[in-house]
Amino acid sequence: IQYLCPLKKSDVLNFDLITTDPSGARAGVITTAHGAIQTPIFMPVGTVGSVKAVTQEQLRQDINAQIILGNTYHLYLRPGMDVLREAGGLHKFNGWERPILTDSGGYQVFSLAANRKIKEEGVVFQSHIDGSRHLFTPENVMDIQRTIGADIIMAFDECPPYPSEYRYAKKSMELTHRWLDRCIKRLNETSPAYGHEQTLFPIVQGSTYKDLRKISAEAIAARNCAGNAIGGLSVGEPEAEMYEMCGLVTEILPKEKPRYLMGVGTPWNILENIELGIDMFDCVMPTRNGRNGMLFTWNGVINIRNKKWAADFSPVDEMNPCDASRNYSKAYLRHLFVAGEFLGLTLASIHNLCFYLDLVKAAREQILQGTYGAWKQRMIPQLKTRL
Ligand code: PRF
Repeated sequence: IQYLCPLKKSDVLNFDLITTDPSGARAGVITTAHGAIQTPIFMPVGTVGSVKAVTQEQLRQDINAQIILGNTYHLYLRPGMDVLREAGGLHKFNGWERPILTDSGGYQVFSLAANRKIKEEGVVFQSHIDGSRHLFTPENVMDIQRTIGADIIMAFDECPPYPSEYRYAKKSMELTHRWLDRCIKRLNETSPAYGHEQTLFPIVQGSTYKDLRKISAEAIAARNCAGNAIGGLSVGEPEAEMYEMCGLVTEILPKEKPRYLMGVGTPWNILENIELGIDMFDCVMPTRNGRNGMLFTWNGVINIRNKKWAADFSPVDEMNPCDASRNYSKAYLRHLFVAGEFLGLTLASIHNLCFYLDLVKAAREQILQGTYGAWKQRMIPQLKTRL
């Protein structure tokens, strides 16, 4: 280990682990400069600083999102760092006053950029917007995240594809660890741009190899950051493998710090991983699949475009605590989708996000009562039902 995270106390967020349920699921509170987050939590994805099709007011009032995500890659390309600096950071720019987390761009560079070349120094890539060439390094990605001003910022990592050969996965993990030391060093040499604290979460990698996952979890834990993340999962591997890797890593990561499983997942993935000791999740699924007409409910999954809903005038989901779910019918929402109306995208996105937030809230209540394990077992078959 070259560098410990962080050297400055002002960069640390607080995590109170309230309780651990007999099943292993945890309930806690994360405190940031922009307010508190009750865990376990789901974080809506706002790639370019906007959760697609949803207003900030709807996020606050209807969905009650406690924290949203932004992406370094997208915000760096558009609107660019000059605008974000002049705005005074993303919170001021998009009017979201609660906590924000930014992903480092590592994952997006690998999945989006047209051409990319990974070197020790960093990644050279071509923008998916105009083909222009750019270089991301651990150092400039930390500087970019300082300028965006998120409360939680992610280390620059490489997420290897699934499947990856052992040799490649090992080399990639080692590179991620070296990049982490450079991220920590850079953060310790710089200060937050807008005064409020910014906390680095390092990322465990290691593909689907148990020994690599253990090595990576130990390396990440040893850096002593205030929170930790698990990457490289939910990239096409069987679900059983994701759970196995996640369980192995959470046994090693420190209990007293929040754990974030990146890019996961379905409602049942979230419940299973909560039991494995995960506190934070993000995924494009509620918004992206919502815009395609897939709705998640406590009773199962609906494809709202299906003809069977054409004359079903019952609410989209009366169990969901938001207006979009209770005061619009399935038939009407189907009509909006079939007619290609923008309102359909908004209502489906609000419904799904509201459901995901309700899911983790219900999980938290069960954890606080110590009844999480049996509850989860009952819920999963219900959530997976195709309606
Ligand atoms: N790394 C980063 N972001 C991510 C991932 C990762 O491995 C994933 C993988 N599921 C989603 N988002 N930096």
